[in-house]
Amino acid sequence: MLDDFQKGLEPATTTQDGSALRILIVHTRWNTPIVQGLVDGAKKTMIEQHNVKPENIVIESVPGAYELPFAAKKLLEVSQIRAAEGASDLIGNVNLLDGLNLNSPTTSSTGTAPPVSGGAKGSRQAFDAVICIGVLIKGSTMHFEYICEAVSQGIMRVGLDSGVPVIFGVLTCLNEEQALSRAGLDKDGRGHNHGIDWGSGAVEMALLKNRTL
Ligand code: DLZ
Repeated sequence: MLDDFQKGLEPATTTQDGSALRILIVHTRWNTPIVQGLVDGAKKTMIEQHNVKPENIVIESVPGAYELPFAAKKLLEVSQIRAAEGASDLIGNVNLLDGLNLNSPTTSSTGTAPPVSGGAKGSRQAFDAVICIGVLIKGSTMHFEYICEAVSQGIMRVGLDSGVPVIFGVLTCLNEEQALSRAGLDKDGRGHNHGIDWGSGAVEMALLKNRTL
């Protein structure tokens, strides 16, 4: 039994088809190269393994990890209002600072998300899941502990209060090497990009949210 033990996320046993899902990624601009690797991993996995349409992945950024819960809550609320109105994009001109330049048409560099496909007025669908992505690295003060606690509690609260799953894509690392390894960016190549797991997790949880009795 232990011979088969594999650390990390075991794939779901059923097909996780994300072709009808809309996913929001909110990421930080602290520790940008590592964050970018994680965002790329989540996005690539959703598209290539779960058939999420690239145009249905919206990416926004915030300054640091502490801001992630607020942004997730705000953008979810806006997307729900705009979806109910049948708006052509889910977050409109909400001016949450620029996303990373990930060379992707789905990245919103102006705060304006791309249009999403959908039915007639009133029949569009808001985001099915959110992935909050950031990297916290411990310094010499207690700051790290306070932010880790606040962010993890905040992200959980947004998910439970909104009824939309919010994935905790925040690395809480003791040093930069740990963070690089968990983004699959370590020099010896033995690390694992956790963004991959967060992408799969978002699809699985979004499908669970949408499950009917
Ligand atoms: C201030 C701060 C520090 C010291 N370290 C990080 C970090 O490692 N990762 C991160 O995402 N953000 C950090 N921040 C910024 C805070 O998250 C937050 O943006 C500020 O305290 C302003 O609310």
